[in-house]
Amino acid sequence: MRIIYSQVHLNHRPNYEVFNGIREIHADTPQRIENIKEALVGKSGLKVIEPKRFPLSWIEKVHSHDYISYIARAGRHAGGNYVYPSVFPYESLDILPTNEIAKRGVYSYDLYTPVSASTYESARMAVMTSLTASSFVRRGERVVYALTRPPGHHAERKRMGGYCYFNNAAIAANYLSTRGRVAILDIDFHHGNGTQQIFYDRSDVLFVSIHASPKLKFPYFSGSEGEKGRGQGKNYNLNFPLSLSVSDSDYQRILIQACKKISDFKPNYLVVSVGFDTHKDDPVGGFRLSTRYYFHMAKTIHQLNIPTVLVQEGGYNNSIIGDIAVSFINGFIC
Ligand code: SP5
Ligand code: ZN
Repeated sequence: MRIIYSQVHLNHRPNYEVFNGIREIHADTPQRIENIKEALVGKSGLKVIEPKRFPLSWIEKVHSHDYISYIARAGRHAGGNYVYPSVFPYESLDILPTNEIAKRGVYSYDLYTPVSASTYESARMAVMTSLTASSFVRRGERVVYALTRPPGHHAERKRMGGYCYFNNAAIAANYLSTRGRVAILDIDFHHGNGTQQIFYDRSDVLFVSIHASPKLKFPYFSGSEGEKGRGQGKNYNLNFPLSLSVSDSDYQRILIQACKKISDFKPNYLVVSVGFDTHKDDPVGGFRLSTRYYFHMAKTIHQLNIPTVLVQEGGYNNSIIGDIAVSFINGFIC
């Protein structure tokens, strides 16, 4: 299996997020992806390669031009600082024109997703990573793993949030949709609100998400069962909101239901938003899943027998994230 990875993500190092009015160390650390890569590199059957370049128009088909250029421009103004909405420090007013600060509220919906000079380049490279993986799958590879960071599934068409700027999985799915029907399975702990929004009106891309109920966890405003799609897209959006007590066997039951819906759709391609924050020891998310269960989770997805792009989303326990990734990837190669 090919693993697509670029070290450009290392330059994106958000320092803080604000939770309940408290400043905390940001959970999306560069170490997350470094640990996954280190755990997988050198294993037989795996090959790590660099992303290729694709036209920026692939990003513009999913995100508005204003939004994309805002991330680039606000980052340039911010320089080495990480700029937040609402909590923007007065001392920085001289480096960021007031109109840009005002727009920060338009383009962001939380206090978790700061922008600095490195953010645009890292987010763009994450998109190139998911597109490169998709291009291999389009040319006939069975499964490719895009080691994307920053993550993407919370990024809406015009708003960043939940550590996400560009929606890597949605851009990959839209790219593949020019060649056939695409299903997206989102198994991150959090609802993929951005991906849902982007495809809400479409019947050629099915979105299926298993996640903690938005009544309990981020993003709070999206991910309930009643959200089924709109217009042409009606019944092509499917949410499985769960309580926090979900065990391996509970999850497996739901996953089988989700996979049944996907195989009924008869997709040509599958994009999986992969989150390891469903693990019992995750500091941000956390159902009650064990490391060894990820092998069975992956096998179940593999057995759908659909050409598959795996796109990395969350997973925040750096001391076990490598082991989880090994367990998961083994489900596709063993
Ligand atoms: C891609 C992804 O998984 N984004 C998740 C964003 C959710 N952020 C919620 C933040 C919760 C506050 N942090 C708690 C850290 C515990 N010390
Ligand atoms: Zn998550």
